Amino acid sequence: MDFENQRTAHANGLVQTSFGRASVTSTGKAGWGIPGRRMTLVEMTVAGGFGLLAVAVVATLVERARRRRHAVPAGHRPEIRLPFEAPFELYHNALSLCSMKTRLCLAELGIAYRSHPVDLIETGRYQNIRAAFLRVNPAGTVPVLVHEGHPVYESHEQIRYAARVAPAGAPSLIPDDPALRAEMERWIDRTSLTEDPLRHGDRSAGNAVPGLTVPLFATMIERIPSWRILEGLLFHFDKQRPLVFLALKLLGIRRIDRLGPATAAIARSRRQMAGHLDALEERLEESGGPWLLGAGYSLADVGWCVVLERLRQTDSLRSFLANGDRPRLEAYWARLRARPAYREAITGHSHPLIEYGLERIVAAKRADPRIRRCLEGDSEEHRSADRGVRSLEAGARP
Ligand SMILES: N[C@@H](CCC(=O)N[C@@H](CS)C(=O)NCC(=O)O)C(=O)O
Repeated sequence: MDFENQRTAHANGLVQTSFGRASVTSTGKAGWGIPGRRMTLVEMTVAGGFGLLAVAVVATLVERARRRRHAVPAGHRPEIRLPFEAPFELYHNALSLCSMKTRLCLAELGIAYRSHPVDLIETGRYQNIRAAFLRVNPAGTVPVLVHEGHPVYESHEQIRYAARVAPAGAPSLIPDDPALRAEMERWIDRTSLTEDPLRHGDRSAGNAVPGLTVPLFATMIERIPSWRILEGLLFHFDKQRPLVFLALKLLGIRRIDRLGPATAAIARSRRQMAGHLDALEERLEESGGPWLLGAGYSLADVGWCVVLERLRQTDSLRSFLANGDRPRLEAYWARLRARPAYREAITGHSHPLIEYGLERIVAAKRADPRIRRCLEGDSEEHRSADRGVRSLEAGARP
């Protein structure tokens, strides 16, 4: 029912209207709510369509209001109380880089926690933007560590916090020496994902990770029905993310080179990551290993382990290690993977779509040199990648 039409009907002397009933006058003039004739099937369909549309619009607006998000300050928030059953609880996702980091840290510290897996679209659905999760983290991101009912936001803060409050007997992941502690802090920052990855991949390896994950997103999303992305288009706070997933879903890994912004992001992130890995190689030489700070494993190694794991999951590590260019990094990666915490926190939480996605990336690169160039660059450096890293891959299999 349209207010303007009602007014016109009155002005024409065609009398009274009735909400919910449409009719046509005996003079044959059409008018909503004017008695005289029943609606035709077409009119009923149109009216029904508009009715449904109105209901859908209202429902969407109500749902958007329920899902309102806002940024949260990083760190421990003692003033917030969430329901809890165990001293430590973790809301996390199998693929998420930041979730892997906090899981790994908790495993290294031997801290048991109640696990709350939260899906992101790449692992199945947009659980992170639903009202229930937004009550845990109004920012809509994982991971969230909850200690005695109080949340700790942002993974780099979670690992610092967990290392500080770990029960007696847990290994210390923070060195006593102030100089080493400062060094560790620098590396935590350099592996954190804290800024816009499209603009600041040069500042940290963590920021360079999402660009390099694009091919994995493209293959994992193959298995997710398109209508699930719709939820993101309607309710995600950053519309760019579901739009990227939709584009990747439509094009697929085999045509990823046609998606200009994605290929540009991959190339840029690859260059940036190469710079961070060179810095890591230098640091390992300086410290003398086996760990970033020397003899003691620390939070800095936790940060690097998950970045390197993501490079494994996207099949990009082989190109970074081609030609034996970064021998210390290669040995360091082998040591990181040999730790029981890696098995517990990473392999033990793998998702079938991650290994599926990795296989599809490898197959797409083998099948089409254009895709290989798009994902790995066009340089000589990758020639011997398969040869150079085959031994590494064999070692990576748990
Ligand atoms: N700086 C945050 C970043 C958190 C973040 O962006 N998490 C990603 C997964 S790694 C996420 O939840 N994304 C939600 C989405 O893509 O919809 C942290 O370190 O915890």
